[in-house]
Amino acid sequence: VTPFTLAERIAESPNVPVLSRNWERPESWSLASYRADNGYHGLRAALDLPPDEVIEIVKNSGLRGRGGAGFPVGMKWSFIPQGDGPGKPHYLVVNADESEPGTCKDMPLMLASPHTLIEGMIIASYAIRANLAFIYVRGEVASVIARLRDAVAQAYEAGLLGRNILGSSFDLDLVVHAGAGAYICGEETALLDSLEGRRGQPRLRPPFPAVAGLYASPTVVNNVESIASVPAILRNSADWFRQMGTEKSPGFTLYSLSGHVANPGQYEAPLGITLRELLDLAGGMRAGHRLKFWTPGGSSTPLFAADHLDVPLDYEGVAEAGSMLGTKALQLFDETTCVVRAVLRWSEFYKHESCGKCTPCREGTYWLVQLMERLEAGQGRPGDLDKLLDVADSIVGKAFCALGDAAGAPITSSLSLFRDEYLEHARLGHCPFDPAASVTYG
Ligand code: L3W
Repeated sequence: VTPFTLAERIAESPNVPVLSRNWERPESWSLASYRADNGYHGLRAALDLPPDEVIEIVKNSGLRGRGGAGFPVGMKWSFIPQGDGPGKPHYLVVNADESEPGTCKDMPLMLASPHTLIEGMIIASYAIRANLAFIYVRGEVASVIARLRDAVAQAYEAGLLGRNILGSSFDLDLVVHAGAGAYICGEETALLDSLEGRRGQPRLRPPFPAVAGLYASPTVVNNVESIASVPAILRNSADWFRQMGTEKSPGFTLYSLSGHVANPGQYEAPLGITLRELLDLAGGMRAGHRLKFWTPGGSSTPLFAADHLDVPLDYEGVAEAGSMLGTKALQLFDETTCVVRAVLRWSEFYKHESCGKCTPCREGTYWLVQLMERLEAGQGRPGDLDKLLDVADSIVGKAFCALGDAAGAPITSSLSLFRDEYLEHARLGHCPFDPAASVTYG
């Protein structure tokens, strides 16, 4: 836990923002604009080093995965077998399938600065000795796909992709692949199945993708923001990165504030900042209202209440307080929101997105929605809250992949923080926030 105030932390981190610092520049997405601010200098530095040293720098930086789990990026790269010889392909796959409710950082990053991602991908591919890399993007985001494809074409034209990159004798081809819009395809092994042309469903792990990933070959799967953070580390050093954030969660990151906040958007800050400090930057909650509950990292992370305002938003701080930093998608809800209804909406999402492969998740998410619908409508029966917890318990830790755990998180956390609000629905026989909208379920 760092004792610094926001002012002190920003004074200690004069380099933030890094990822978003040029987003307001005219045509920030163009190669010319990117190059005007040290663009591709990190790649130049990387190509002058042996691949193992690049991995060592990323390891020393302490960069952790920004897709939700916080796994150390350099360590993941180091799992790729080195020296396994020609004819043994390695792959880099960027997970750009951003679908978590509330999570909205990777799309703006790719729109505003696609070359940051491409530069990071060339560095990562060089480090893990991959000659083919993929960006797997949600199919619905046509504007992002078009922006990426233009940027990739520019990079080929400039000799940054293709054969003999910058005269280094390193070759890399980069493919932008559009998914078809399924949340499960953000799970790394389902993503790989989808990329191989199959229906996206998770694979059993181990083996992890680093051992047997795309086409059963060693594959690194990293989130967009993780890879986009790499060029600055190569340009400036691991120590520079470690000056920001906390000891175990170093560096900068994008916090996405949405919901009942005065100025929603992306707020880049050192890890370890608190919601209270972020709200200072974002103009507070909308006028005349107060914070009631929030997600620290998207809907898959257990809810926090107003008394969690000072939790340091780094991997350890959030975990100690009982949740997960996840994707740092802070969805803020004020006192006008029915927590039971919000949880019902998320439950519907997980039910809809469950891939159906495993029974606990397929059946459990269905039953969560049945129970939540009736509770929200004030039609709950005695024992329903216990039943809800029982169903959640049958999913969490027992499903094939993290989607099941995610479905349980809003249920169990809202019941522990707002049990009275659930009971109030049953006592009144309707939703206390919006009785007119309540319907009766059988
Ligand atoms: C090799 C080992 N590799 C772990 C790798 C593994 C993966 C990474 C993290 O879920 C979470 C989930 C969501 N040898 C390894 C190894 N790895 N051990 O490390 O693995 P893991 O299992 O900790 O997590 P995961 O399956 O990647 C991600 C949460 O993030 N989340 C996600 C939100 C959704 C989005 C989105 O829509 N884009 O990100 C939010 O909280 O619930 O818990 O690469 O292979 N021994």
